[in-house]
Amino acid sequence: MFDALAWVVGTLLFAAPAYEEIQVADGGTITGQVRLAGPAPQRPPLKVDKDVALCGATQPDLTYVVGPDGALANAVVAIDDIARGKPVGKPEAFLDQKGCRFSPRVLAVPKGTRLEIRSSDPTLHNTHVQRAGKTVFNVALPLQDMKVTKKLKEAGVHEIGCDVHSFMKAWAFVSEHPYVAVTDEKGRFQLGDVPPGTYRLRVWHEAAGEKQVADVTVPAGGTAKVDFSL
Ligand SMILES: [Cu+2]
Repeated sequence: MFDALAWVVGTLLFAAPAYEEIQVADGGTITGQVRLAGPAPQRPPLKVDKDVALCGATQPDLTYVVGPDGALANAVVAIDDIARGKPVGKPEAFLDQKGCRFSPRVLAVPKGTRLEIRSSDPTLHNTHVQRAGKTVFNVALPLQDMKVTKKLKEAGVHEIGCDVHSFMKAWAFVSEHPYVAVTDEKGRFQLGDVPPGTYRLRVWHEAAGEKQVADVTVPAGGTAKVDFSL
């Protein structure tokens, strides 16, 4: 019975091919822009009910950061399924808490990333990271300039909040591989060193969700352009 169960679990674990690191020869680049179709949602400011002297009476709602022509910042673009590609290396990322906001709002990083969490504020912040509704870790940063490093071990969308300030919000999109990027204030993204081939791209946004996929063919040493409109 237990042997059978172990076999089933083992089969499931090995069913998903692990990402294989190779030296990419003649890699190509995928670039593009993510836009929001239609007007940017107007969201009222978030009311601050704690540490008003530091945080202000309100904080802007940064769910949608939209620039000219609908350029959508903080969207994540990732290759959906890539079996082999550039080495992951030793990825690091940083998440600050400054002015009662997480910065950056959205991280797009590969599995295994060491995340340094900092607090630039002279107040208690409590970084609470959840994945699929379950706590991954929960760290208190009671002192200004405090740092804590945690590893993001599993792929998936991680929701980040502060237990002290309910209006504080951030996200970490953790991928199985290093082909993941977050859009800048012009809605632009870039994925480099992609082995030539055809891939499916997926775009994710914290509120718009995973609305779109696109197939793209990356030429050897060249650039493929893909735009998304959510
Ligand atoms: Cu806080």
